Amino acid sequence: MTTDLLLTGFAPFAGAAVNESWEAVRRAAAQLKAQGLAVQTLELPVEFGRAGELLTAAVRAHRPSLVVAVGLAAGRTGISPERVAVNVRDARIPDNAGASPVDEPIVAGGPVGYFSTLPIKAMVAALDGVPGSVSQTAGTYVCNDVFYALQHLLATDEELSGIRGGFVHVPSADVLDTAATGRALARMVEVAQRTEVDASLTGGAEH
Ligand code: PCA
Repeated sequence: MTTDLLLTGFAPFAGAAVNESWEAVRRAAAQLKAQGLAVQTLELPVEFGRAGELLTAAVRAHRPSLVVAVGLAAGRTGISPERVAVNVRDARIPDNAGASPVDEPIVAGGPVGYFSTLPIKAMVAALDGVPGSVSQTAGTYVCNDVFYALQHLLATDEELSGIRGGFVHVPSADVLDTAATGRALARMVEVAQRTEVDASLTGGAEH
């Protein structure tokens, strides 16, 4: 059976009991399966390096047409597809294995960054009133680590050419309840699946 979608979320971290990204992925996957899509899901550990390795193995095993990795951004007020992954690890807090890399590359000698190959503007448009916007940085913690590993894999492994991928951060449940996040995520993923060329919509930011 061919897989249309691979969706990943993260395990809890920083002392929390749940990680809303995994809750949202489970809900979105159930909805997308009910709509007839072949969906695989994977919960990734919050560990530099290892999370990306597990995602890589899953991409190779399933060969989905689309990969959407999802993580929690507790401080954000909406759902945010990420524009770019950067080649750096700089941990503010230790990961779940106790690692705290500072200013280390993810891939030594790799490009500074990779753009998402998901239609991030069209995905924001699909939010349909739920708060959210394009994010210009996925941070320098494990979410960015996984995002960079994914984009590097898809950009460099010819056997995987044509697979599109990217990253979406979701807010905590106090900002948006998990059921609403799951429904919005399902809409975004569905739009990403059928949108090859992104919509040209304003989504920049100045600081
Ligand atoms: N959020 C963290 C890592 C795991 C998660 O869900 C991050 O934004 O890097």
